[in-house]
Amino acid sequence: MKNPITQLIIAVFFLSILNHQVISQELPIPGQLIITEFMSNPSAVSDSKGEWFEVFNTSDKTLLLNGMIISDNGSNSHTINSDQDILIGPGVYLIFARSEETSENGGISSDYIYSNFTLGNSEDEIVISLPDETVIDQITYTADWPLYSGASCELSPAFDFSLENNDWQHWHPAVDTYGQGDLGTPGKENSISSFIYMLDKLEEFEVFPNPTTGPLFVRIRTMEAEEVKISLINVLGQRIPLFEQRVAGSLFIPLTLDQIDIGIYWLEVCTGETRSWQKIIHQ
Ligand SMILES: [Ca+2]
Ligand SMILES: [Ca+2]
Ligand SMILES: [Ca+2]
Repeated sequence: MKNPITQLIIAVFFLSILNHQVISQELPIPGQLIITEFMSNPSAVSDSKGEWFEVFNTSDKTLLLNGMIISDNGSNSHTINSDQDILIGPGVYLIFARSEETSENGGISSDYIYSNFTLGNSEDEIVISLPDETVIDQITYTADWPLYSGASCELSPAFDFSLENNDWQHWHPAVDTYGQGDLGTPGKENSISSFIYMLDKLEEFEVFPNPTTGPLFVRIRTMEAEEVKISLINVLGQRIPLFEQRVAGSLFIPLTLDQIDIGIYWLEVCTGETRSWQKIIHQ
């Protein structure tokens, strides 16, 4: 048996090889790090503790974030600064938050805590850039975006990362609940995907705002002329018809749930033989 010193030297040798071979860390280039979700207006906790945003590594590399800058177009600016490497693995989500205390941040598990950076409730920017000011990703949200108190704003999980994410039409209010009751999917795939079962004849199926207090807008696009029926299905499986018309191409349909009881429903769109659903919260 080898003595402990020899064993230690061998261990260190193999660890250093592992380190060099397995972990190659580098700063991202544009397109590799994408803002996928932000909570600008928490309801369960104060904004000063409960704001956060999520980024996703679209690349096949582990990215090193130390030294990068989080800023807006005003005076907010924070340089990522830590004694430890702030790393994000390939296909991994990372949460930047204002507080690491789960009792005060709404119940999220954070990866990095920033300062001097706040998220306006009706408009603001999130700009992530390299120390040389190369912008890696940015969004500028305005009143056009689906911003609601107590719900994060999520990039559609069906989003094609080669496109520009700074467009409100790709964003939705979150549906899933986290921590102390606000809606969002911090650190996880965005919630809309769990509720969209899109079938081949519907090219586009968006419903907003969700949750809603009454008004509901449905945007669909069909590949060919189809008889489209839209219904709500309640938790008992009862179907409430809302709309029926022959449609071809894009259609924007305003609906109202004013006469419908408060609760959780599935919004069903029938096109010809196929059906698609999204979960709707009427509050
Ligand atoms: Ca805020
Ligand atoms: Ca700001
Ligand atoms: Ca998420």
